[in-house]
Amino acid sequence: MHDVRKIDVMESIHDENDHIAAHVRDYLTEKDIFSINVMGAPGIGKTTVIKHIIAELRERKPYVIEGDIESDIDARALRAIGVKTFQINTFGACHLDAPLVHNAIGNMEFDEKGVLFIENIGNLVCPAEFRIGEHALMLICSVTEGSDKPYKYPLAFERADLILLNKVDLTPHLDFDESFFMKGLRALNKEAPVIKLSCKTGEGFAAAAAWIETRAAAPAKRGTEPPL
Ligand SMILES: Nc1nc2c(ncn2[C@@H]2O[C@H](COP(=O)(O)OP(=O)(O)OP(=O)(O)O)[C@@H](O)[C@H]2O)c(=O)[nH]1
Ligand SMILES: [Mg+2]
Repeated sequence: MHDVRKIDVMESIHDENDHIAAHVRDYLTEKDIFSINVMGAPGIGKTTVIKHIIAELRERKPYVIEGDIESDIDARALRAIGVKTFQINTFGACHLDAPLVHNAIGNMEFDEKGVLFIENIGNLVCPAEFRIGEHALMLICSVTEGSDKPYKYPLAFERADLILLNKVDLTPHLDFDESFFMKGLRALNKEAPVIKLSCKTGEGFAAAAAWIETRAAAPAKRGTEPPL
């Protein structure tokens, strides 16, 4: 009996969240803002990757929402390079949700067509369970975290539209098994492109930015997402 009641509550939380997420996405679509939920473990390189992709954007203005449990370190780093950035602090919660993002975009001014990067809390588990108004989910992995992550954290890999494998400059120093990683990943997600990146050499960023700008220019691909 207790189990049944718990499931009902979770369903209603997700329904409410998805409803607000759809509203956020529609609002951003209307403003010609392509929104990206940036997900990945702590320290995987989310902020550094966002900065490098921004440098490669040709047609769209960058906007960022920074999600952190505490601090505005990443937001300050982005503002220092001239990027409009809004900080969300969750003070304990391990993921962003649609109401938080809804509140953030209400405080932002979108004066040109653009790309909105929403850096989620560093975590591979909870963020994958909540839509936040994104048009695309960009999952960042790294050779430093080991090649078994698709097997252990399937939902994030299943849901991703673009998967970035970061820190490949460090591969010679590690035992990352790329074919094992790709096998696990492709068992979950046959479609998402996988792009190798290095923030040290710049490898892969032109391709990542091109994918984003191409997808942003194809509104048909921004349709309603299936339920989780
Ligand atoms: N060698 C190497 N280091 C990298 C690369 N990308 C990021 N780093 C380093 O990894 C560390 C963490 O990078 P961040 O961009 O702060 O990572 P994050 O995922 O935003 O971290 P949180 O917001 O705290 O979850 C920094 O010291 C970066 O310089 C890379 O491609 N190669
Ligand atoms: Mg960060």
